[in-house]
Amino acid sequence: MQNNQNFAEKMQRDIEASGLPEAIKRKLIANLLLLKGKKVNMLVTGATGCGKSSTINALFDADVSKVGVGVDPETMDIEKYELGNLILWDSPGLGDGKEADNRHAKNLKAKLLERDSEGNPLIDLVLVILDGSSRDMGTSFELISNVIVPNLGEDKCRILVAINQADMAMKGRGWDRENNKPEPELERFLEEKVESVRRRIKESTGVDVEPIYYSAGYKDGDKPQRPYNLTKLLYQIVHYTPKDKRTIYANNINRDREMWEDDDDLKDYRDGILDDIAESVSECANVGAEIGESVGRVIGGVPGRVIGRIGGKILGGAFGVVKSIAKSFFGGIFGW
Ligand SMILES: Nc1nc2c(ncn2[C@@H]2O[C@H](COP(=O)(O)OP(=O)(O)O)[C@@H](O)[C@H]2O)c(=O)[nH]1
Ligand SMILES: [Mg+2]
Repeated sequence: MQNNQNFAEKMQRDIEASGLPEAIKRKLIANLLLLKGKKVNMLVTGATGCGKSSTINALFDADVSKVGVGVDPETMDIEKYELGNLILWDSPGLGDGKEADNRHAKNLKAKLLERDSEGNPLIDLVLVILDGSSRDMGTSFELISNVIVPNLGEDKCRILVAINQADMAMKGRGWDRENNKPEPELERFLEEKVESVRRRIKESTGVDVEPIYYSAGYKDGDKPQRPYNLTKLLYQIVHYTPKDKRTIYANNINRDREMWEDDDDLKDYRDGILDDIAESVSECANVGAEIGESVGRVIGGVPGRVIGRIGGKILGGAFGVVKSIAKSFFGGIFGW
């Protein structure tokens, strides 16, 4: 996908043009520069047919069928998509027969244990997709508890679990096609499914996950269907991504406004995404002391303790400015 608008560049221009104090501007821009050099590696896995490709296409407009620039040379089954600084690894889960499953498990394990050049785990986030239309969730639990979780290392927060094909969970019954959302009966069914997935994962691995249900939608067939809860899924992805890597998604999300229209209204996910991204830009290492100090120099003669507080307050202002810049960047996509 062509990034016709670069988030970091816009952010830098707008910060420079803002009324923020020079010291804060310099700090934010230095931080942006750091963020620009980062990459996110996301592993997407789940049984064949659960909707991995559809989900990647809906989220990132990756045109997975064409974008498949390279196959990981060591693991022929894992496909790699490079969208600028966003790198997606698409791997089958279990359920393809014993021999293939062993191979997939081995590949997944190796990918999860891989380290980047700084010695940190290469994979920032694992998205496990479950097929909501399937009654048999056994192989998915096996994948999670025997393959994914044991190889996550210390950081168990790297796993996200999402149940796709919410529209087909009751064989298509209970889906309000006109408004593209579940009717109350299906909604209850899906909520129970989420709860049972959460409980089963907790019981077998001890790990707390917050599964969500969604629909990646489809374009094939006679009647295309828009995604449902895709903004919620993106919010979770951004939220669980390390803070210094969250801005990367801004350049890659699907710019087709229709993708982001239908969500449950449990939370304002768009606003949550902006908050998380603004936090990433405005949160600088050791910000309190350093900004306090430079602002102190600007103001002059204020005792240290008070300077710290002034620093904090001004940073609060920086957060607001950064968030409004992010908001204008996302304006065309999220429709405001
Ligand atoms: N009804 C419905 N079909 C879906 C959804 N997501 C994917 N599909 C369909 O499921 C099939 C398999 O999807 P695909 O993305 O290729 O799965 P993958 O093998 O995991 O990559 C395709 O025909 C998709 O159109 C969904 O949310 N709802
Ligand atoms: Mg696929």
